[in-house]
Amino acid sequence: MAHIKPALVENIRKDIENLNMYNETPGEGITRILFTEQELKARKYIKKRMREVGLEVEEDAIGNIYGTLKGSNPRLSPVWTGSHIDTVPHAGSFDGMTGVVGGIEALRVIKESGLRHERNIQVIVFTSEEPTRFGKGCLGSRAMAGDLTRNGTNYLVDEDGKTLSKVLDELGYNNEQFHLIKKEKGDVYGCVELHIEQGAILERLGKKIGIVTAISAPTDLIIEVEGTQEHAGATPMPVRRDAMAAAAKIIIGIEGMARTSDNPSMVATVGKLDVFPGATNVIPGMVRFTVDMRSDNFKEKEQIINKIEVLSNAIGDIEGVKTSIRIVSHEYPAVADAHIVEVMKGVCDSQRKEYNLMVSGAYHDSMFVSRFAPFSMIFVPSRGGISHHKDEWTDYEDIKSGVDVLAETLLIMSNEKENTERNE
Ligand code: HGY
Ligand code: MN
Ligand code: MN
Repeated sequence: MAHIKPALVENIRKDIENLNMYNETPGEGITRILFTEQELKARKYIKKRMREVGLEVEEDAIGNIYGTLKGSNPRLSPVWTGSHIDTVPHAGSFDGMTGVVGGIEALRVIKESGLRHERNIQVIVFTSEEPTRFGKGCLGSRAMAGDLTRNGTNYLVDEDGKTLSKVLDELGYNNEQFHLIKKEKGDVYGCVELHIEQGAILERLGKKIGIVTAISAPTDLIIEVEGTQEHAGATPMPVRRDAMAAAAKIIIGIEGMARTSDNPSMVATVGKLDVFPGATNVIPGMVRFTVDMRSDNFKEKEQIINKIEVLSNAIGDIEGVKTSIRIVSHEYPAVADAHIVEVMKGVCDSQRKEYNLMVSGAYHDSMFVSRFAPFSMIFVPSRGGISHHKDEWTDYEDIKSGVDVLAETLLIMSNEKENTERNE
């Protein structure tokens, strides 16, 4: 086939650096939280770049941004790529940005190569992939999958007590159109997301391309431990109902459950913990902490939740505290589409790039897209496997190489007639 022009490293580097100028913590990593001033400016920048590349730009009622490269047969269902531009606090420069900037560059080279493609090709900026502001991730793709309704946005509350619903209203999003966000099977022909690996497997193997075969899914819990707030000096040990001591025993138990699992994709993290009243000389009356669990096996996550309930009740009885567990999210693992994986293997072979088939430990918007469309992902190496950290790094040459695989894959898919061997 006539060749697509190569992606330009310079474009990728410039866009990622410019995008990361919109940052609340310069010098201490990137912090760009959903619908804050910096994130809104970043959105504007991306829309400008999409237009400069010649894409039609639209936005839906939860702020998912769609940059469309028109095909010759726009009635066919489109091919998607894309990722996110919001971050965890003090993040690195590449998590999410790689797939948005890389997607725009892929569409640019397809357009400028003048090669015919039937289907529209769209690069999406998914709203709020990170759970940073509202405690739940993938809000934009979740709404596309029908997992988040307009009413549901009234129950997502940030640390200032503001609901997502209120934030959307204040920004002028039209809640009458919220129902139009939802996608049905068949609305999207297929989706390929470019993302940094966020682990060190590619680096260890000396390979530059990962082809994702499945995504481990998150289960997020909030556990509250209620004891008795008392004087740290005057209260003898035997009569204490110390919420912190009890919480610590539960946390160690949870860590042990994940560590002793024989499933390498089973991981559990307590990343946030609040202590009340939080004074050095007061026995904590209440402790609240988050549990972020991941596995490619949904049943195993169910079993671990049961074990956590049994452990919490037992520790509660022993320590004389009350425990409660709230399930914030409980997602199904996503299996990539065999046909798209085959297409990408063929593209890597033709571009003479060694690849590694792999499961993603991190979740991505593609996990929700998989509910209505076939998907896979392209990983590019993370130096030292570092991510969700200011030292996160991926060579721009490696991103360019991933974009070249992405561009050719999108072009092939955009000229495919029907869904071949889909693993629905
Ligand atoms: O946590 C994750 O896996 C993703 O980076 N939000
Ligand atoms: Mn992330
Ligand atoms: Mn990400």
